[in-house]
Amino acid sequence: MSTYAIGDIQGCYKEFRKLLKEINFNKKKDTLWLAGDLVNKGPKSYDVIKYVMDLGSNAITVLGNHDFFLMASYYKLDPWPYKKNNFDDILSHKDSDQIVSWLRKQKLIHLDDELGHMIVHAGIYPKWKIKEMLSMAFLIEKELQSEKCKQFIKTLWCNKPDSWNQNLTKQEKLIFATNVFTRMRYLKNDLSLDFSEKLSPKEVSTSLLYPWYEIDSEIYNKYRIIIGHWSTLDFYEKENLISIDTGCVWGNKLTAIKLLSNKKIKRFQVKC
Ligand SMILES: [Mn+2]
Repeated sequence: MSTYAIGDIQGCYKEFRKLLKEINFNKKKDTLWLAGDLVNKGPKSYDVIKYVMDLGSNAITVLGNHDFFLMASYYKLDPWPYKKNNFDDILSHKDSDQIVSWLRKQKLIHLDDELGHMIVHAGIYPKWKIKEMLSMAFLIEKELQSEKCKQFIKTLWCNKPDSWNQNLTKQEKLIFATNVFTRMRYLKNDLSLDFSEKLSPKEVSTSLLYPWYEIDSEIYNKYRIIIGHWSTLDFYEKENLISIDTGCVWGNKLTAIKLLSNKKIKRFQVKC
């Protein structure tokens, strides 16, 4: 009855199965939290997603930007015509409808009050109260499950609004929150979202950008936040954060952490 979290798999099926073996994952008893970006770039997106789907309620997936990209491509929205995807194995498969309807039922955040951990693909907006974070995740999940899903996904491919305030329209709040949960890395001085910098804070020379997790938040009092998405951070741990995208698809490592009590963890990795 253990709970593990695994970082971005991105179609690296072989490494994913190797890691499950390494942690001795018991499909019937253990629970797997997946940090999102199950698909794209790696060779076997279909195999990864099918395996996770077959785990049923023993796997909890939070959606990443590449998972949204897959849904947008399925709906032929072509949000980034200049970006080549590598998930045609899903799009051309007879199960593609079933896979996208499964993706539409996944979450943006997952929390466990007892363990004191939560997982999200990219991050949380530090100025949100817990209640705001929960309600934004809920509203996005509701849009995905509704008949308006395609229209909702169509609105997402933009960087505005990049600032949060209570006067935003519902649609603007949904766009902002989806970008926070699935794409954010840095905030600017005025706490607006930056979308261009992907390097780690060690490699970034400007002092005008702050990693979002360096900004105080009441959310950290309750949860230690597990994220994927930021492979240049590599494995990175601090009091309020554990970053577990260790760049498997770039030939580095795939990481799992076992969630223990008192916000402690144990780390497992396989080479990719
Ligand atoms: Mn990502």
